[in-house]
Amino acid sequence: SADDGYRLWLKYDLIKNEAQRKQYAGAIKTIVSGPASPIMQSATAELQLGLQGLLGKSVAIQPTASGSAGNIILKIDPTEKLANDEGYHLYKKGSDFVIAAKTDKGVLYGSFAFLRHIQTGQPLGELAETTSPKIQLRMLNHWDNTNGSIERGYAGASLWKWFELPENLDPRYMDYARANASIGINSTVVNNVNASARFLTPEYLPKVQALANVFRPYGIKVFMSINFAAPRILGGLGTSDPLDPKVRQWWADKTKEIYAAIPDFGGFLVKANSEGQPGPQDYGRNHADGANMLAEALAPFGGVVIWRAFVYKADPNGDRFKTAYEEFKPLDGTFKPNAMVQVKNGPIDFQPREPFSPLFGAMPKTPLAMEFQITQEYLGFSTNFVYLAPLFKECLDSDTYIKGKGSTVAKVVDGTLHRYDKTAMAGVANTGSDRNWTGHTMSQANWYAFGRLAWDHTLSSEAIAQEWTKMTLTQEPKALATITDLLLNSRENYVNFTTPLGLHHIMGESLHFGPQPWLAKSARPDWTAVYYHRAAADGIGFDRTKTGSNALAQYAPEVQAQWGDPDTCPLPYLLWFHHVAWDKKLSTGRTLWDELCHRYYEGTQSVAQMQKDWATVKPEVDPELFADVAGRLAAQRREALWWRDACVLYFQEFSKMPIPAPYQKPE
Ligand code: GCW
Repeated sequence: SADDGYRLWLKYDLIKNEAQRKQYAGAIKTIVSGPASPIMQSATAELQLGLQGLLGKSVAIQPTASGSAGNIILKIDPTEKLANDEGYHLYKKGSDFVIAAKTDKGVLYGSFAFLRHIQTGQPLGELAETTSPKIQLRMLNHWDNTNGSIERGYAGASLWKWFELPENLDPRYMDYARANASIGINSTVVNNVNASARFLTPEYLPKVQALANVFRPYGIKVFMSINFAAPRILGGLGTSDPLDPKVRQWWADKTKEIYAAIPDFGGFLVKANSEGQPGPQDYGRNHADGANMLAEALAPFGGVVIWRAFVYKADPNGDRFKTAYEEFKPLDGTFKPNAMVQVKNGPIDFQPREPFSPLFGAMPKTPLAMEFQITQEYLGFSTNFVYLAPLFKECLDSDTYIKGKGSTVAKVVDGTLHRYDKTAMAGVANTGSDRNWTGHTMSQANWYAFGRLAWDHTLSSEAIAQEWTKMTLTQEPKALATITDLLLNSRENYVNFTTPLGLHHIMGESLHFGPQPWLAKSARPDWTAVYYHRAAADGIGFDRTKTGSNALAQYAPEVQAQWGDPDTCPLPYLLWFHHVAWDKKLSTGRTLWDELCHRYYEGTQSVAQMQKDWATVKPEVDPELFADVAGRLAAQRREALWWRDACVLYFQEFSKMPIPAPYQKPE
């Protein structure tokens, strides 16, 4: 069957293995609906839809069990032993199957998990799963604009058809909600952090309200990004000073107006005093002054303000790496209880590889939210096959050592390390109006992996890759193994042919696509490439030790020890922290120059290997989908060559060393 990718991992195609299908079909007779609510309704409808497709049999929804076998019993039980309200407990009871949770939301997640159990071909006799999300707010951040464009979106236009809203509700909004609910995502920020104030007007609020109404039965709360200067722009106040009583009143009134339309509104996301956006510093105030004003407006309604820490200054002699820590750490303890600070995974900006941001662990009194980027701004847009779970995991599993060994970033973000009472993980969405949602089909795996990791960061990249592949592409063992390997290696391959050994921010200006290591002049020094790689006759890399910017001092002593010595610093982070001589011998036995070339060439070669491996799965995946991924891999191969040649030839101007012999023969 031709597959346009629209159904994502919720395909619910008839199970091919007939014996297996008959086994499931024989064991399942009815769905017992439990107490009525819109969320319960979503759960039963999804079960019915899924089972119809998978088993080819219509399963009735009934208020009570008929007989004592084959009932799927949906049960809200506040006494279930679960860590929180959103968890679920799947088990067998005699010949019935129970989906139990403390709340209807838990039952909804449990219903998707029950379907996943069948979708991934597991025996029903082994149904036993108890899990609760480790993070409270599992959110997507859409960078969508009023005109339907998306900042850094590579899968078409915005999903939100603002001009048709609120009257016309594209059925796709519901499918979006289903997809998110199926992986536990429970909140969404519908508009860009570079926020138009227009979203707060009576023109746009009903549109956002209409979306919220569609998402609510799937347990998804809506948040909005706000423009900090809205009181001046919309309210005609002449100022947006957060300490001005008129400004505070304006936000209190506006917030009340929002909650009148959306009673379960989640709150505000704010980009302030960052890349030209307005903010409290425009009035000599600090980030906490700004956040606390909004927190106060939201508090009566139970909303939260999420204030982003993505800030930096255009200082040619400074180190952009250090700015967020310098601006935010001193404010720890001054934020209101319903304020959070959202920190990008790394200190610069969503590069293919970054060390974890030193803010994680540095603000014990302020709940820090993780911000990952699912959209591939710096990872090849939608021509490149890059599975991001390993990138997310690398950050989450990093040890901050703030409270001794084992103080991982994950434990900061899930609140266990500092006992945060609020926790959040955000992913900048990669969705758009393309029929398959994400442009590159394989990028669907990144949306999926983000949701699964926000639920449980202890899941492995491999387990998630297998789950997704089984649900989305194939269960044939050999193809499954091949695709899982392709997914797992794809990010390292990408790093190798673009920014190996800790190089960063050497991509094309403003577009952020392709190589431009020679970029030396831009509107700001810290937007150039030479600011970061510092290639010169004596070597390459940014010295962030004591002899350089000393950004390393923002980490715990154990981390400083791990990264501070160029002889022992792990190679993936080497040029993040050290300026290294071209002829320095590395642990691989090669000189720095040879190693750099080795990685650019092998990285590029690995894309050719990806093409070969993908070719072997052809008989097992949908022909249209196969061809689309094959075509994108061919484009990726061309782009890898471009990166390799641009970077190697540019850096060679400084190293003045020959390309190692194995790589001198023409391709
Ligand atoms: O990565 C950079 C992007 C900007 C983005 C900014 C941010 C929304 O290039 O497009 O703006 O980060 O995260 O605020």
